Amino acid sequence: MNGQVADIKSTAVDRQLGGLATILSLLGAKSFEHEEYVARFQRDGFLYLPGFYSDVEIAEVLAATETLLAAGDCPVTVDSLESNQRHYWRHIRDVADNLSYKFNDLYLFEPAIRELAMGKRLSSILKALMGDKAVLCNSLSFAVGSQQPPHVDSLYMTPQTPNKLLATWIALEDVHSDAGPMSYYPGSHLIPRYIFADGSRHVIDSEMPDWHAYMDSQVKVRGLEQKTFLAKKGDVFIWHSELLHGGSAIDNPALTRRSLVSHYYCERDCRRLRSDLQAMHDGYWMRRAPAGVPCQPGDFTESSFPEANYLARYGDVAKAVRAGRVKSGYQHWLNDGCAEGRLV
Ligand SMILES: O=C(O)CCC(=O)C(=O)O
Repeated sequence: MNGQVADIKSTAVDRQLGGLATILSLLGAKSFEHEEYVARFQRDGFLYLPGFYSDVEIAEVLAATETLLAAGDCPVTVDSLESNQRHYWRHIRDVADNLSYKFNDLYLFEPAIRELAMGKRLSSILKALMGDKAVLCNSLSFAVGSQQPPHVDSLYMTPQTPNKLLATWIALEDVHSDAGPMSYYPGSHLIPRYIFADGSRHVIDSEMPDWHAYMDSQVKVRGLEQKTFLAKKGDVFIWHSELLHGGSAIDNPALTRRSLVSHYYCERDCRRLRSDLQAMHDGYWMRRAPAGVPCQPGDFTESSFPEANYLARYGDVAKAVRAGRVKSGYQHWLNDGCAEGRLV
């Protein structure tokens, strides 16, 4: 376990507090439950909801995911956990091992995934933590630990309004301590933000060594401790955009660690950006083109080309097709888009 401290004590406390909140909510004291959650979230930078989903709910999602990924016209893109290279899953699945990839944005295609990431109970908790309706805007499905170095999500998904970004981690199976559990530093969300040379909070890769040095020194000065999340199937962990977290090292590569990670912006920011919001329970999910992939002309025929995604991603092409200047997105990609390096 590389000397990390497993979060066993706070897990027990959280289970008791979670149980109390659940009993009070069943008695109709929903606002008490939410106030309690908000207070813990503001203090710790995360909220742990043990046993939030049932085995049946998780099994439905796993089955739906399997069906989606096996479909002939599967629209899903994946990123290699080693090289970060992006592919359409259907182009590589015959030769690829699904343990080596992270599956992008399954929420766009599969209602069962949305029902987990933006379900009735979860959406109302996210709304309380966000102080606005939450908008599900991406999802990442992992079959193994990510082994991502410590980071804060606002570096990469910088919200328009500071702090208005949440993330959830949902355990799709029990996590073994050797499977590279998620790790995090309670209280680290209170570390004053690092500002990059261009004045923004958005990552500049060349400055990341300075960012790491700054965060390490803040962790030391504040006496923050690294914890690991030994989740049980159905547990939910919600974290703040500024919580320092990552995936710890996998000590036993034979172990899987199935999980669903989702991110949420707030309604106000998304409306300002004119995102396409689909109402769902106490929040929304964002309809958008999935992550784009660099492709070669031989990768598609006209019928297998993801026309709708290409037009959604490139407004200028959609306009040209509407005006009759180009026959289709596929034709544009063959004539120009591929050479211009446009993603499919
Ligand atoms: O699941 C993990 O190992 C960490 C995921 C994570 O850090 C993220 O998606 O931001």
